Amino acid sequence: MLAEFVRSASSSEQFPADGLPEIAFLGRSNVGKSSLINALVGNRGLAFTSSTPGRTQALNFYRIENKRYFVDLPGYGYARVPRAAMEDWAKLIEHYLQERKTLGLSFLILDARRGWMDKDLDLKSWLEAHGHPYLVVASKIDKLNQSEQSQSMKAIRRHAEPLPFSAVTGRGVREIWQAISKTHHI
Ligand SMILES: Nc1nc2c(ncn2[C@@H]2O[C@H](COP(=O)(O)OP(=O)(O)OP(=O)(O)O)[C@@H](O)[C@H]2O)c(=O)[nH]1
Ligand SMILES: [Mg+2]
Repeated sequence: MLAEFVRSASSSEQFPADGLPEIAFLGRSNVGKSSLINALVGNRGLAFTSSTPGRTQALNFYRIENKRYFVDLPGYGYARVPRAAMEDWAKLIEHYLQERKTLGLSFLILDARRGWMDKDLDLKSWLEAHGHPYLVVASKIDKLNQSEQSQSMKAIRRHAEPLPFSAVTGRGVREIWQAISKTHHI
């Protein structure tokens, strides 16, 4: 699959202007947003991943098959980031979500081991209030045994139907692409 890093943007003037539809990858810091992008395009080295939370600090735009962008957003909820920096991020993300006309779909990514945290539920409410279509992904599913997986899925289902995913085993990649292709405006 043709997937190219286009640019890293820390303000809206730097967002691509060619009008291709976009899919945003949202979630807490370290939840696996960049790993999900890499798994979907089949290139482990495309989006920068790290075991140090908070590494993605700008919006990274990847052009996929010259057809759409995947937008890797900075993660939220990492406690060790200074408050001022956190507020800058929140502003940048909110500005992107609110103003971006080409945004067609968002993935809200949860760590399957933790399920919904307050900030995830806030974001979910925000997306709904603003009429933004989104899909929920439960990532790192490989870290749970079978019975933990059922428990986790059940808990997440209280708020939305999750797509289980693992960047390690590749579970969920096909289903997530199917979900993308069913979203007609992207
Ligand atoms: N076992 C397992 N580890 C994963 C999975 N997805 C991501 N990881 C690991 O979790 C860590 C964080 O992954 P990233 O993809 O960098 O997470 P991120 O959400 O982009 O993080 P930030 O950009 O810092 O917000 C890395 O060490 C990954 O290797 C998964 O499905 N299974
Ligand atoms: Mg990242």
